[in-house]
Amino acid sequence: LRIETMLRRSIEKGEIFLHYQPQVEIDSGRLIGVEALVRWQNPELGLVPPARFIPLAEDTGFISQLGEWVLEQACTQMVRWQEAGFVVPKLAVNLSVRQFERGSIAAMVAGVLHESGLEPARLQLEVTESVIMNTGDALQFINDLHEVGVGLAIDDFGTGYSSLAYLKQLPVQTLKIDRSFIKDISTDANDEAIAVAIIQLGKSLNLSVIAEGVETAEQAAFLLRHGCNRAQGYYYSKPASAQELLARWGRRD
Ligand code: G
Ligand code: G
Ligand code: NA
Ligand code: MN
Repeated sequence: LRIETMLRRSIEKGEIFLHYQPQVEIDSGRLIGVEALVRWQNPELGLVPPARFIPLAEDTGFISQLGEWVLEQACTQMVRWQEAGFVVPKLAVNLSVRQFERGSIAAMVAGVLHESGLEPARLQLEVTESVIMNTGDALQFINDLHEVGVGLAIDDFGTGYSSLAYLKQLPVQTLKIDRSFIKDISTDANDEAIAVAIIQLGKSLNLSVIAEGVETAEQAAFLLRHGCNRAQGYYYSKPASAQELLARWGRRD
């Protein structure tokens, strides 16, 4: 219960911040985007992993405030990088299922884009398959977001229960191959088959596919060989602060 109170005060206390993880084009090494990942540094608890506080934020309803704060920070950061001469093509931000239950998600997103000045097309929202399959009006919410002009990615793809027929109806642009399939991609025949199947599915449905959790050159080479030219993972960079990102990726030509 105490951690709940601490979490509720975390934003005003300045304990919440964002890290950004690069998304890279495998063959060129070019930066194609970043994913914003929320962090909570509490004086007593230390660095609390999102896997621990996101579920808590969802259960307590704090997620709607937290989610909006994350989106504002990340969109504003995109504009700041740009002002510093560093154009990050795309920003990916995670949405939780509870944010969909709030109803006016599209209005919130449109408002934040307007305030920050970030073009809608440069924002991509990530939702998991379970959000899509378990949210009553998911199709409506997602169509509303599409009308705002933002992109949509399905996160952790392959771990949930997406109906492929449903996938075809949704205005989704990107599938993110879950990192559990990437880990043993060149040694486990099942993982290899699943990853290749997702890449093929993306091709057939005209969706872009990005692999998560790429940690080695071998994994990247495997993906490229099988037609997936986008990756995110420790091989390229761990999630890092906005300043670190600018320093490492901002002055390359
Ligand atoms: O680095 P990593 O530990 O950041 O992330 C762990 C989990 O937390 C991932 O499943 C990720 O999608 C989730 N997560 C990270 N940032 C956010 C966020 O801003 N909002 C939501 N809803 N989930 C997030
Ligand atoms: O669930 P989601 O995909 O949004 O979560 C991203 C999570 O994956 C974050 O916790 C991030 O720190 C983590 N992550 C990113 N790259 C790698 C990687 O190469 N290996 C591992 N094990 N985790 C990663
Ligand atoms: Na994500
Ligand atoms: Mn993921």
